[in-house]
Amino acid sequence: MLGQSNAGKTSYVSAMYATMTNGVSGFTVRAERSADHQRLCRNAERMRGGVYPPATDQRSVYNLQLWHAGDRVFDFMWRDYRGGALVESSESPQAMQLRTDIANAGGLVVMIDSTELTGGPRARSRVRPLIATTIRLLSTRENIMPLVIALTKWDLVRASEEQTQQAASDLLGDLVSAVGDTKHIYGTLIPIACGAQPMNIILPVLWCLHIGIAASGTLLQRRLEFHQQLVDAAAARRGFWDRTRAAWAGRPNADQIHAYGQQQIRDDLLRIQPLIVPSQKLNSLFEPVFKF
Ligand SMILES: Nc1nc2c(ncn2[C@@H]2O[C@H](COP(=O)(O)OP(=O)(O)O)[C@@H](O)[C@H]2O)c(=O)[nH]1
Ligand SMILES: [Mg+2]
Repeated sequence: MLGQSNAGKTSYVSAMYATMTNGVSGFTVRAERSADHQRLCRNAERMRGGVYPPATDQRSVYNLQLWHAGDRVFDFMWRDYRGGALVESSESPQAMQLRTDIANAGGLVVMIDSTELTGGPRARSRVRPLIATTIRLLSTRENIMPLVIALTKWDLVRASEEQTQQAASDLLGDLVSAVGDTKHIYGTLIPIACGAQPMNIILPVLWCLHIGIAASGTLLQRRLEFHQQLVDAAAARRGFWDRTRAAWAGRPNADQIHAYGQQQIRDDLLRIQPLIVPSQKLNSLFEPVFKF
């Protein structure tokens, strides 16, 4: 998660966490540390009463677990990056950590303060370097990556919604076309609000999940095809002569390879199956969302 200070990162992670602990489409999120769980829930509880987390709440790394219907699907780390530090110096430890993370992360959420989009040239000049940094970072990424541009504090720009949308599309034009040119970055633009009347809180994290599930489904599918070929080839070679030659050469015979391949296929299917229904459920959530 990347954003200038004051963009709404701590507020968002708190609101997202509190919603996801209650579960969405069978998915739940849990913090590894109970102190994190308590802090995030307390922040969210206060925000429902209109009180935002104090700016001193600088905690920035959360170890979280994703569960689905009683299965721990995967563990992930939610890291909060202050955009300012990154734009100012690319040699800071945080900037170096970010470059490493971008290569491996399961997703990137960029938080942009909506009130700055229409706030005149001065405010917009705070947003521009962040967008340029995002473009630069993404250009080094090679495998599938979900990207969320979250327009935060949408409750504050309701009165000028169209103007803000226009400003967002002007500012984000280069990013949208750079991402549109790639096959592996899946971008989406989501207005969000925390506070007493939350809006779209679950969508950023679910977008990352949705693309992540699709990517691991594709990978598993490939493994499955590979093992099917292995089984077919072994089936064609099975027999007395194969067993004898394999015994002489000290290598596995076709019967053994066949059994191994079939076991792998059973394992692959067991891993794919639980992902299918949740992935379809997530798909429909994103129909109305702008994707690029
Ligand atoms: N109205 C409104 N204000 C928000 C929202 N999210 C954050 N803020 C305000 O922005 C300030 C900074 O938010 P914070 O989450 O601490 O930003 P961070 O520095 O990026 O972690 C908060 O104290 C709130 O005043 C939102 O959804 N709506
Ligand atoms: Mg913060």
